[in-house]
Amino acid sequence: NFSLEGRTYVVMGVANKRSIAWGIARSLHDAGARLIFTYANERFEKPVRDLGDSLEGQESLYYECDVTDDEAIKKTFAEIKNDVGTIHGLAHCIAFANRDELNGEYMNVTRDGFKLAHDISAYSLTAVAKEAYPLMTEGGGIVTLTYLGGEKVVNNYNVMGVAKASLDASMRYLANDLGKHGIRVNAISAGPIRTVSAKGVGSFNTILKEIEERAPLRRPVSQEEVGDTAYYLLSDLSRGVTGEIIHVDSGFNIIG
Ligand code: 0WD
Repeated sequence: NFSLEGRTYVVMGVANKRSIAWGIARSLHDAGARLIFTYANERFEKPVRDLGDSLEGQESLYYECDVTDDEAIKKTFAEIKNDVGTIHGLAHCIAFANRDELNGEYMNVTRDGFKLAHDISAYSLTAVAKEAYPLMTEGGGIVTLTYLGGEKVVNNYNVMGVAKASLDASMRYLANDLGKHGIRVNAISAGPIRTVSAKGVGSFNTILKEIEERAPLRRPVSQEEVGDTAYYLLSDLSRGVTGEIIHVDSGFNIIG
């Protein structure tokens, strides 16, 4: 039985209806899960609540959580522990880099830009895992979102690619730390999807066109397709899988 009924999952990083996190939320909801949404600041509270409340059935819960702030992360998970007790998993769908550093040569990245991208896009997974795992008293799953630019050079992805490499390695080390608690940690490497964050990456349209021309499936992937893989990774269907990166990218990563 691979239903998620009776289970609770935290979804971090819904900005709007195009967000990959929203695709994941819908897949988990359709499988019967109860959802907890976190948003970066009050600016996102209403849009996130409106989306979450549009899901029929179980009521969702909402918490503010800026992942650059350790105290905010501690407070969020303390509140979640108090309000719901046990959680069964978490989807981390958060990244940020200065827009002007997602263009041109990687080398032009500043020290501050490098730190910021790594802080929000890579360290945040570890910071969140540290506070979330004690709530996974029945075991659980953690999923993060990565991109091919962390494995290979993708023009203009620059410091975000370097941060994704750090995220991928963090995911593996966390998988090793948390396996003994029955918690699995995996990543989904998504193909390009038009979202607010994607708009910040120079030449995004060219990247999409290349997918249509050269990826084995000759089409881009959708938020729903990423969502269904997250469902697989957060359910018992994947109970033997941890420390893994699954590419949901129409197969583009295998093409030389
Ligand atoms: O093509 C794409 N869209 C791909 C995205 C391909 C492969 C991977 N990804 C990754 C992204 O790098 C990111 O890790 O998927 C994840 C989700 O990104 P998304 O769905 O493309 O983007 P978006 O809808 O913009 O959500 C990212 C959210 C932020 O939205 P804003 O508009 O504020 O940038 O990350 C959140 C925020 O909701 N976020 C934060 N959350 C908490 N604390 C913070 C923060 N400090 N900063 C950003």
